[in-house]
Amino acid sequence: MKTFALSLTLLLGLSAYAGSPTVREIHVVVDKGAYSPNRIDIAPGEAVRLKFTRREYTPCTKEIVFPSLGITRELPVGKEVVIDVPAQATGEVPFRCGMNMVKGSLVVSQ
Ligand SMILES: [Cu+2]
Repeated sequence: MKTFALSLTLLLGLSAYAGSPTVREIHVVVDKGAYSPNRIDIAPGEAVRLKFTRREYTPCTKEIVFPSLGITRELPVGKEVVIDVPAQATGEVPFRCGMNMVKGSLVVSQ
């Protein structure tokens, strides 16, 4: 019975998953004055969920900015911060630290 309940939970979970558009999750680590990865390739029309984890204490990277998306977020050390990036047309979506020193970008191409 326990197994049945578990299977049912899995089945319902899977169908719920299938019913919603898939969003790729990408983990980005902020350490040693850099984003890793600092280049993220995505397809046109693909929405992604970025999960940033800052592992360094230097104040340089405490803020992250996506200028073209109008997004600015604090990155507390050791705490995952989720930034959802809606589907983009071909091009580049840059991101950087609050001082414009540490840089990365989403590269949107076929
Ligand atoms: Cu900085």
